[in-house]
Amino acid sequence: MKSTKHFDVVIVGAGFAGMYMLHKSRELGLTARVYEAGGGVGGTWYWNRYPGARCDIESMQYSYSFSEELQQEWDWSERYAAQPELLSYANHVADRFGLRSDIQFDTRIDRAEFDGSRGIWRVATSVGDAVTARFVILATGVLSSAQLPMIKGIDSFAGDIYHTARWPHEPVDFTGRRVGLIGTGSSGVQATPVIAGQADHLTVFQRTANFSLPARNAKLTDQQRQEIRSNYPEIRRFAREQSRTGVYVPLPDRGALDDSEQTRRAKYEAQWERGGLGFLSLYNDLLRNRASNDTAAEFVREKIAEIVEDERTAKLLQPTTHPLGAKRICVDTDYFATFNRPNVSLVDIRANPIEEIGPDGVRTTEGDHKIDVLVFATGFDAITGSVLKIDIRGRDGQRLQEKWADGPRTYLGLMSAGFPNLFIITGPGSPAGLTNAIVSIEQHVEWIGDCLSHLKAHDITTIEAGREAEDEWVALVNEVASKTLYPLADSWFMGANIPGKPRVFLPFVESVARYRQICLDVAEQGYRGFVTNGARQVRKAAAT
Ligand code: NA7
Repeated sequence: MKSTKHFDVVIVGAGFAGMYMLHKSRELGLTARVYEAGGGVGGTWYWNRYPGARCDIESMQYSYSFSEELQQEWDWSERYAAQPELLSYANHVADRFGLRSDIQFDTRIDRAEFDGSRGIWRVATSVGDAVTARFVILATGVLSSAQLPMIKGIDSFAGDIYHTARWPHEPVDFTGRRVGLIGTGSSGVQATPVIAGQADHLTVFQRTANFSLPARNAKLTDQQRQEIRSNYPEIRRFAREQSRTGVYVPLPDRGALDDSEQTRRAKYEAQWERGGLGFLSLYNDLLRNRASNDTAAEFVREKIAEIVEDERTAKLLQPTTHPLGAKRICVDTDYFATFNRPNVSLVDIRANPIEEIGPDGVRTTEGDHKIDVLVFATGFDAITGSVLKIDIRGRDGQRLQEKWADGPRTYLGLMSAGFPNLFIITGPGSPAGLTNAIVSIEQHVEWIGDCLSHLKAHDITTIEAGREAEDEWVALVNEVASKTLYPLADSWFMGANIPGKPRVFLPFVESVARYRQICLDVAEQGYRGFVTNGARQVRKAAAT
């Protein structure tokens, strides 16, 4: 049996959040150990290796800002980095800051239990390590728990099955194969054109038509990189302190209906040409006012009709079930045009659901589709999935799975009452999921880092969310979501993509800037709403 090691901080996950948290912990003079299920760093970008995988935020903004040297030295090659480049960047960061020596790969955290008498966490790993730590920090990611639907007969399929979020490390060759792709979220939308370019035939099984905007991806020139770099102080400041979603994009000063139809159209047209997610930032009410949203949604539907030649296919690809942006918008390269290829077909599994998968294909209520390779682009048990996979037991043995059975309960998305010294990066109740993830990650890591320094400076042993503050926060998260159009979609923001998952709006819809300010105010007011315990009190409790 292995001996028990002790660390100040145990960090779960070595994606962008875990890596920066490790770096920050070291800066604070804390001993830290990261446990990572994968064989390398990078999180999302380690696992999601599917063809076409690419970031939907511009690379020069979807990158760390905490190190001036790092942001000046790294050359992003394209407007939107592809997965291999993002993974190289993650590896570069790990090497540059010497992180690997404190990361244990191929290791899951199975269980974490709070020992109230000693004020420490006992952590058990999948490879038999027993570790204790004062703090456990979950850097488990928003979209990391892959969802493979349990479709009848799936085990009988004779061909290869892949999930976009568990893609093999070796390239998959689709040449001469009949490929079936299930799922038309960002992953399916990105993979479709690439697979179609290789496969003998691609059948896309669509349950919900999604809004997708052209990326207009392109190589970055030296001059473009230089311009952005020299403007970094303002770009980063804006993203943190002023932006809605952590992206440097002008803030709208009017609603869509405040402009004439002609002006509005011209703005939509110009944004369509610019490409990318900036669409939702054209007006300040696109996610609040259905009539405003309809103008943008209709514009995108028209574009789809213009691109897709077959009328029936175009109709099927036009999203009608939800407002634009109520599900995360996809950003694509030639997605809709791919359906003009003779080797691509679209199957509507909303009208004709999949009944069964057999050895040689997929049977829908409408008929059989012969398939050699099945690709599941069916998404994730988002935001809470990877947290709740760990058996977490807080004060008096309370299980987090039980506490969150009707939906997650946190204060600021950062801590949950009854689970002292357990922090969550990009947790439920924070804006993460709706934002530029790296901006949210940096904000959380820095807030947690400041909090750990505060505890040390004041000889405080434990901190946890107060029940009342948590209740108020959960109510606020629900209230602000209910004033938007988000709840009108069956999205992963709502937990609606996972059978049996409680339907609760998971992220905090307010802007990145406002949320950051709330977190800063809470800290400045002596961690208002949190309950802390002094070193002496804990020692006394242990003695009784
Ligand atoms: P998403 O966006 O959750 O998309 C998953 C897709 O898979 C979506 O079209 C789903 O349809 C479909 N799906 C899920 N389960 C099923 C079943 N059982 N049968 C048929 N179709 C199904 O995941 P992605 O990986 O594409 O993207 C996740 C995020 O990564 C994205 O938002 C970006 O932020 C980056 P549905 O819409 O639920 O009807």
